Amino acid sequence: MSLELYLDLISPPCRSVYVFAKLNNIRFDYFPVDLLRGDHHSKEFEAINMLKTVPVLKEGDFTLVESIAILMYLIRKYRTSIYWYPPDVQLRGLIDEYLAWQHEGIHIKMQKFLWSKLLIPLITGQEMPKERHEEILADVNMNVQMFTDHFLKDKPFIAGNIISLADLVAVMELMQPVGASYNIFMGKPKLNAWRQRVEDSVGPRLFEEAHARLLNIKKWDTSFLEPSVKEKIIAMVENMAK
Ligand SMILES: N[C@@H](CCC(=O)N[C@@H](CS)C(=O)NCC(=O)O)C(=O)O
Repeated sequence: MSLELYLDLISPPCRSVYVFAKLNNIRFDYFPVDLLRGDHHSKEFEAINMLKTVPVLKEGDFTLVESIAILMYLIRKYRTSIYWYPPDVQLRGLIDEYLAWQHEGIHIKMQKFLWSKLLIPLITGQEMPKERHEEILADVNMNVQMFTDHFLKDKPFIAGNIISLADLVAVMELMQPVGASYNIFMGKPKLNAWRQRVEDSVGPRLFEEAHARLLNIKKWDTSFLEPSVKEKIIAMVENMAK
């Protein structure tokens, strides 16, 4: 039975799943879902995932959504190298702690930033209100500081001396502002050294391949966007501007 992954590599949870599968030589069929074209609202995709989100894993009639559940499934099913999720309860505790916090503490903040700094102006032709954008940026910086002070501290990686799943998930998220030409690592030597260690562990080629779509999104031509997708995006923008 073949493993199918439905992904858009503009999305950090998708990049985590993609890079993890590649690093661990897990063979999969790749189904690109273009979120910016609204593919996730199609009837075909809704039949796969009624939540209309990516990533999605499918194996026969078994389907999983939520990146962390997918990553854990891959770890257990393919018995990947032990360092991704070591059996030591305290190390595992540190990884779980970050994975539980990051959905709200990092993912949502980074997504809001990418939308407000880059995607909204690209799609609507209008900047977000300056004060709202500054609030979003302040939130990003506050939580990146929390990440550095609480989760990273003075360790090389979140769970100590070796990369784990937590580092992979974290770096994919923290790259999101870079897609909007805001280098969150600049002027933060500890954070930047950690990013470099994670990138070296992943391998620069795979790291670059996984981020190519995000880093090229500035050149995206929005004129072909379907009106129904534009409408949904504008509704989201109005919500974000509040
Ligand atoms: N907590 C979920 C987040 C999934 C998620 O929100 N994915 C985004 C892309 S980063 C998505 O599919 N968004 C489409 C939408 O909400 O319309 C996970 O970790 O997989």
